Amino acid sequence: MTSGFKKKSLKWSMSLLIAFLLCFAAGLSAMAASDDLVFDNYDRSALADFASSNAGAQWTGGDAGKSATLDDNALKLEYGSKGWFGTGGGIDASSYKYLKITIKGAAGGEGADFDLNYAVGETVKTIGKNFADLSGAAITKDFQDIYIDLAANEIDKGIQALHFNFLDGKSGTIWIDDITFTNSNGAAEEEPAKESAGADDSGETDATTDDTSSDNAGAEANPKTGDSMNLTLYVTMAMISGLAALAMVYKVRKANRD
Ligand SMILES: [Ca+2]
Repeated sequence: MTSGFKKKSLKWSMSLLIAFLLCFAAGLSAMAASDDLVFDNYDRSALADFASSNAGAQWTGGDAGKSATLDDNALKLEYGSKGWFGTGGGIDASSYKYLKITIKGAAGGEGADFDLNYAVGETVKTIGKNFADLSGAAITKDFQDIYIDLAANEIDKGIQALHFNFLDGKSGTIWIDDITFTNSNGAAEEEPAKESAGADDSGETDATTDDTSSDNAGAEANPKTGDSMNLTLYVTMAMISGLAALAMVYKVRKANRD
């Protein structure tokens, strides 16, 4: 029967379309996931075991003044006086705008205790600013993503290594959960969420301007995710609904056949 055939081919077209959309969504998701360049995430049990963590870094060095260890998938740097910690690898960061460092400190404010220098090949370059002045954001006792604008700080695009140089007479402890090169500074997406989450009924217009803004600009919530995470969420939702649609089509076809 022709009408039956038409129905059948329509269902087949729908299935094909949905399958195509699923493939597209999966591809998009993979692209979003690989967009950033992970320099090091310290997701391993031995500092020098780079192969297990998918990191761009391939060596570490220095004494950090006291010690450099791994602590719960983060790099823990204890510094007691002068000291340094360096890490590098054969990376190409030339297409990225920001260096994102997910960092916290034992006391907060550790960004004034060290400089962040870098190397292009074997040549170490001095930026001449302490860590806090590279971004304007202060290290706090909670992990936060701190974004360093590479161009604004005149950091060479050929950057292949980072050096944390601890200043004479300073002591403290910092943890670095992740170092990534990225093109998104995570700012645009977070603002609305922060406003609505922090707003309450009493005087929401004036009360929020003063107390937390300067130090904690990026400290609230956990801005680890950024837009690629949102994209992944949407894609996952699309894939789930696509699968549900496929299951429905299959059911209908089966019911028609029986
Ligand atoms: Ca980590």
